[in-house]
Amino acid sequence: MLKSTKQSNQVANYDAIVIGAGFSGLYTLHRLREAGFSVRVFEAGEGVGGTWYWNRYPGARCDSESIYYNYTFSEELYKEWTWTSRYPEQPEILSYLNFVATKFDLRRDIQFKTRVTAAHYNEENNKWHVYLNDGTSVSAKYFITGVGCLSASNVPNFKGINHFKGEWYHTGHWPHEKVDFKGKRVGIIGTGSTGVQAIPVIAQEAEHLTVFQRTPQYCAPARNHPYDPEYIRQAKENFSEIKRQMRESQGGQPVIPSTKSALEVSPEERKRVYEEAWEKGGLGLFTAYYDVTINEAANETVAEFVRTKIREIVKDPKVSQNLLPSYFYGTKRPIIDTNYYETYNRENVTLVDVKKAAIEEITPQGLRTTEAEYELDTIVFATGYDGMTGPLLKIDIRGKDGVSLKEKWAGGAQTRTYLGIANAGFPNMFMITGPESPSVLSNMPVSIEQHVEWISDCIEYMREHGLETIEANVEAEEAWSKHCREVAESTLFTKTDSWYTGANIPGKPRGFLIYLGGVGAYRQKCTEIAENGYEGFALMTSFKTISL
Ligand code: N01
Repeated sequence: MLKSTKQSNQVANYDAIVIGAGFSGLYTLHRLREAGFSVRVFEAGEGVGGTWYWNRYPGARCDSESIYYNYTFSEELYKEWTWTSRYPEQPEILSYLNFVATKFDLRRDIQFKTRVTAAHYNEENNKWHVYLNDGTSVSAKYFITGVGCLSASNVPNFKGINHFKGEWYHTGHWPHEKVDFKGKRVGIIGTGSTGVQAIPVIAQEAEHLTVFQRTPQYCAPARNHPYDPEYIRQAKENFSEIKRQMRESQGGQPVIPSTKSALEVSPEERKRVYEEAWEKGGLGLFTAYYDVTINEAANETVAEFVRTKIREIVKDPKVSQNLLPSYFYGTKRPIIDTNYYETYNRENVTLVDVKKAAIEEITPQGLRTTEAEYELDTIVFATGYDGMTGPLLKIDIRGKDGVSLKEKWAGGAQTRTYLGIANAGFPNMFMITGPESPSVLSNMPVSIEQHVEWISDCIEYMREHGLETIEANVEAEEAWSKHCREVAESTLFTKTDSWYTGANIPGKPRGFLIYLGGVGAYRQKCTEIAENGYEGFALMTSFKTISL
């Protein structure tokens, strides 16, 4: 159990404590340290990287283009690093983050192999007391979470899992050494972004791969390719413009949004546009027309286009039938793949529909559905995450009056935050890409940088104005949450059960916790709030409270 502050050997006090040494934590450390604050980062892994430290599964790569999936706070850094291909692989992203850590000498303020178990706000001394898994604790005025949105793995509670005689892995906690699939009968559960990346790679090595699919997915080819040095040179030369466009965009990439409806063009023209996007590879189908994710009929045009492609690619009609998705295109993460559908033409791959015949149990020898038993040497769980709130709720975070974040967010069937950055009742705590910010429906580094800069500017403002606490007002929080829900409900996203809505975790309160107004509009809103003296927050000096 937790030690009280008095009992623990409290040795250190900082201006800010940060959890996580991924994209968020690294930049927070750099930015706050440059501004003259003392900062300590705690990281469970043995190295930097966050998501890219843990997700070492075969085929892991990012679906944002490399030249946009990086920091832009330093032009020098942007110009020093050179990506090798269109979609970066996990080892390359991890190398990039290590390069950043070295360049800015970040490791000296990061304590690795240390998990934060609890963080409690103490109203008497206006400090966050942060408890670590080694039994020690530290304190700070500011408590900042950079825990990511997808770091709490979901391993479904299948009966018998502990009796399985083979090896099993969750993709989010992949071993550092290579997992050998040669000559093995492998089963993989899950066909989200992760499963779709891993399946073609594992299939090439395993003796046999059985894919246990609950929901078929819409995928489009990534068409990954090595970068042309001239393309990279131009990107570096146009750094400022690329940065501006990313920051002002909808999704954090320099994509000019379509102003056309999928329904205002002829079927031939639409097909031409979709074919072009398919050939180019990437997420072009998602952005081809502005109403794909808001209008059911427009959505169906893309959905049917992808289904036609699946029927063309997959040779066995029974298998291709089982691969046809039926939910609204794009309302689960649109996936880009390399040979995903093609993999089902391999002799050594079997598709099992676990919606028709549910998984009953993991047996010592493999897995049993309601219809059949499958003998397996290895099981890969590509079953996703308790997203958005999961990583935060794994930590016992308590604000004023000892109220926990868990209690606060469980109160209604909805999580409420102010801007996805702050919580009423939790003074001086900031979340990077927290629930109700654009986060996972944007290019993450862009959203992360925006939050880090907003938070560090805010902390500097506090210092300049001699302020002790900043806390979101309940009314501002309510209004922001309401706005978030209204935007989401005007789309098709809320009509699909997905991890975005919390539907993948049994018993989790449902709620769409991602702000869909776009990163440009969101940035502007956050900036205005700061410029108006942190509107919607209560700011307190040691002498008085100023409510704005
Ligand atoms: O997880 P998911 P993920 N029995 O939740 C199935 C990011 N990401 O790790 O759809 C049987 O999407 C589940 O089925 P269903 C990206 O944001 C990015 O793949 O719930 N099956 C689904 O098929 C992404 O969205 C990149 O019916 C079960 C799968 O497991 C997010 O991470 C790469 C089950 C889980 O899919 C999460 O992706 C990878 C059960 N009990 C990830 N429980 C890139 O940048 C779950 N499933 C490319």
